Amino acid sequence: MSDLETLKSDFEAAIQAAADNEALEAVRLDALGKKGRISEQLKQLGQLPPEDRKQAGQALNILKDQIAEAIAARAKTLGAEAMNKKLAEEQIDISLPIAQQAQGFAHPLSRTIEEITAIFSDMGFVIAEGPDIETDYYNFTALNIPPEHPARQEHDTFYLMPDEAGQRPVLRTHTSPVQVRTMQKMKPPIRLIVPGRTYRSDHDATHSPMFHQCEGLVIGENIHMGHLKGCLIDFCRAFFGVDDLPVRFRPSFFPFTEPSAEVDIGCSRSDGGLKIGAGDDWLEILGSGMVNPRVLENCGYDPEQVQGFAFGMGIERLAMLKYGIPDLRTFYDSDMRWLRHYGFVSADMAALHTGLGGE
Ligand code: 2NM
Repeated sequence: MSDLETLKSDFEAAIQAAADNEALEAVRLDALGKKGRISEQLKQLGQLPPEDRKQAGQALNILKDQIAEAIAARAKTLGAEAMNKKLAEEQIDISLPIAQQAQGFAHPLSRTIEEITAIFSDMGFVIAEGPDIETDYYNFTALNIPPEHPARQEHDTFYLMPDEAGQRPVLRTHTSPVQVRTMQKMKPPIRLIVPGRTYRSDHDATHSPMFHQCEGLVIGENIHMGHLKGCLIDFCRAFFGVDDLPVRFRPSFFPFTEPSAEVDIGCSRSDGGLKIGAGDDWLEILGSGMVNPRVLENCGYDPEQVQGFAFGMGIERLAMLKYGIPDLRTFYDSDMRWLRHYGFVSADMAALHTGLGGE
């Protein structure tokens, strides 16, 4: 039996010396594997005299269990050591700069549209949309724009190829055709705004062939100039965030409104800079007027029964004024450096919809 004692202490030493799972597995194979030394001894039991067999068999089985136990214990220790080592080595260095993450920004035009629609939503307006490609009728005729009007000329309006009936579709030059379409479909009272793309054949530092407008329309019984003025004064003050912003209505002309008024806000100009909300200078920001009775008739309304006011503003222009963006052309360059500078993070955009001023 001293043979077995030697075997046992050999294996126990080897198990303790095994530095990793691989070494431990080698010891296990050496002891308990099919051709392992304990297994070999078990196979040789048959050659012992019958009277010795039982005791030798028991002793070998006990050794086998002891070795298996010792291996399991060593495996557990090795596992714990490996985990501790890993934990010690893998400490997170919180002083390291994080990997650069792509951050999205809302375009200042999107931001401005959201601001405008949020203000008018609070006043009970709904948003309407319509096609960018219009008929001559909806873009001009229904709006009382005569055939000889300069806006209809080739150099202002983008005309498409004529259709089978010889009609040339146009890229809408304003969003007003949406108002016409809505009036033809719906009965007053109507209170809507129409933000969207518009197109004019014009390209320089302050004009882009595609730009954005937001127009508005209110139709109802006894709607008058006082409603127009109150609504637009409130809008200007909310948009620029100046409670006592001076607002001036200056007589103007549009074929689709009568009377018509341009809306100016108070500002001051000093050495190239522009300050909104104070001073003795004026800045034009909106066009407006009482909807021309002819337009009301074209839309199926009786001008003796209902009246309305309408207005329109250029979104790029408002964004440039509010956010100090000097060049219109940069709006469409898709320059990420520009967007990082003038853009808005999503949290700020979301805040707009929790009410003006985040209340
Ligand atoms: C403006 C200025 C004044 C306007 C008029 C209409 C409609 F369809 F009711 F006749 N929509 N928009 C309007 C009036 C637009 O933009 C400078």
